[in-house]
Amino acid sequence: DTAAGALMTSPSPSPVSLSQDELKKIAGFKAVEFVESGMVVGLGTGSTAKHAVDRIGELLRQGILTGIVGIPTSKKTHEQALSLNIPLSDLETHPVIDLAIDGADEVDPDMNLVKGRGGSLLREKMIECVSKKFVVIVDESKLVDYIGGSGLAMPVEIVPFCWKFTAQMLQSLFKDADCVAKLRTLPESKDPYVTDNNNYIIDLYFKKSIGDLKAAGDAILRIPGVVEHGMFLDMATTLIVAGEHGVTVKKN
Ligand code: ABF
Repeated sequence: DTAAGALMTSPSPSPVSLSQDELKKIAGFKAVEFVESGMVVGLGTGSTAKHAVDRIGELLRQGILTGIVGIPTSKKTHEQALSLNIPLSDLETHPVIDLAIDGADEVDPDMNLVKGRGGSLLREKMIECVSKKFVVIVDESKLVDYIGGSGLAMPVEIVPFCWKFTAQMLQSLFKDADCVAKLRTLPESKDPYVTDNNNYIIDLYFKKSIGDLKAAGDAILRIPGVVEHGMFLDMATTLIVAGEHGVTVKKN
């Protein structure tokens, strides 16, 4: 095991420039090195986590891993895992998870995360907050100096009832950060994007820092109509970053 906060870097396997998807695959495969036979494993969602789930399926098929139980964080990952014959269960049967592997949209220097641009933040948070180890896998484009620093959205899952009211409450909450709250819609029809839990997503865009993340998260959760927000604070235990210069593993 690496000492707290220590970094391990392995050199890039190839001098040629790697695509973003190849970097995601390297991070995903590296994370699966932490999976041991007999573990209950939280299976993440998104294009990076997909590689990890594929790898778990492959190692099960080869008999290198045995006795794995997967807990999928979305309907999409559930389908993927079924297609790979990964034995599946749920939080009610397995309320404690040995290890979860998932991607992220932003990672700050303290390993706080923004997740949910893929729309699965609620199930991800439910599963990853009961995971003894939570391995986050990203390519280096996800690293930010501060949460919100990418200029991309921080998602909040809300109930559809009177969604404009809830969006307005969220925008007002962060008026000092010049927040704009937008309902996530489908690109084709402009209908609301509907989550696996039949909720909507409000994407919050900030022009300035939102300050104390814990206080911000707590304030979001106090707004009636909010189900969950996409900040995953103090949850990641291991961060795997794949970049042009190799893979870095950082432990909290
Ligand atoms: C999930 O997938 C989400 O929490 C996050 O929004 C997204 C990251 O996607 P990708 O790996 O495709 O960049 O983990």
